[in-house]
Amino acid sequence: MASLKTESFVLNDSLIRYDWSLIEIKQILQKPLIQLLWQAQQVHRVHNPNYKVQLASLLSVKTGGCEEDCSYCSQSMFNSSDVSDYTDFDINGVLKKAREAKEAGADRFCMGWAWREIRDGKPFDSMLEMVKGVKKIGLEACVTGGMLTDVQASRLADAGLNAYNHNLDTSPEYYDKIITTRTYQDRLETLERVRRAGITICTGGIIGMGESVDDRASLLRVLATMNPHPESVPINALVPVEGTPLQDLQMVDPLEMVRMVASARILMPKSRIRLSAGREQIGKEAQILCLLAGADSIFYGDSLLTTSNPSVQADKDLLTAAGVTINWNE
Ligand code: SAM
Ligand code: DTB
Ligand code: SF4
Repeated sequence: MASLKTESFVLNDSLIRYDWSLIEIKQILQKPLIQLLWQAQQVHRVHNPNYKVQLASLLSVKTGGCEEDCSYCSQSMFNSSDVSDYTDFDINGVLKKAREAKEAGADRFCMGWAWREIRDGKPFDSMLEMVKGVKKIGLEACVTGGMLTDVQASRLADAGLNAYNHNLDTSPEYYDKIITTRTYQDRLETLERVRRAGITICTGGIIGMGESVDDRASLLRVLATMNPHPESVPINALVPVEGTPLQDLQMVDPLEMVRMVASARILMPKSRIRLSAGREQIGKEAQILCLLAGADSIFYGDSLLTTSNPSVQADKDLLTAAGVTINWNE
């Protein structure tokens, strides 16, 4: 009879590490799947014994026309995807969406701006009001709007912003195959500014853009050697969008998402691992494996920024089927 070697595994806070090597991470990513899942589950159970899942809603406040050349993105000026149907939201429009999200059960509201960087002036003043309004509704507020200055970061902190999303997207080595208009170092500096202002950081990446296992390990190494670890780590599967240079790529094997989530959970035991873009495409069973492997948040709502997401009802069914506890407005 075949038997599986299990690893005895004890976890306490003193074992949270910030010195992971590339080789160690690659070994984790490439473990036999059953062993990888077992290890990830043990870590997950210690930190999230009830398998609670946070529901985060996403709204594109300002869509399209972005000056960066991110080759996966429908919103880049360099790409020909059609996002002309979207209109920008004003403060009242955003707060209406936030109230709806709260009523539907979300407890975090993420607002996106297709900007290379935040500029001062009316749109930034409105962003600050949106953050204040979202907080008043009783939701965590998250913003993603590109690079920012120290002063802008501290004004966002003063407005009550909980988190700023700025993804590293891929490894430092593969990065220039995907984006050329800003550097990896720019991204790291933006994250440092966010941290200095006392805002939590949400940063992760995308798999399925033609990168190697080494690249995935290298991205995870950058994240897992940050001290403290990012509070939130979104793991996206590329959604190939028509009009982008990556439009013809095949969807990544769903089990690769499971491996990425499980590895992120093992490396960053206390971070929120967000199962992000690509959920619709990887299907119900792979999503449940991701939840087992350590994902403790999903984007909840019928759309992401410009692409679709599983419907609210489909997600209610999924979470009920999985038997996980929803973090209903705690
Ligand atoms: N302009 C801001 C920025 O880049 O930080 C905010 C918005 S941007 C759309 C947020 C993240 O969504 C990107 O960094 C990327 O990781 C992810 N993303 C964008 N398009 C995607 C796609 N087609 N498939 C998967 N993830 C995608
Ligand atoms: C993240 O990592 N994924 C979300 C959120 N952070 C902002 C966005 C996914 C966008 C997917 C493509 C789109 O809808 O345009
Ligand atoms: Fe602009 Fe962000 Fe899209 Fe890149 S990912 S093109 S920075 S909106």
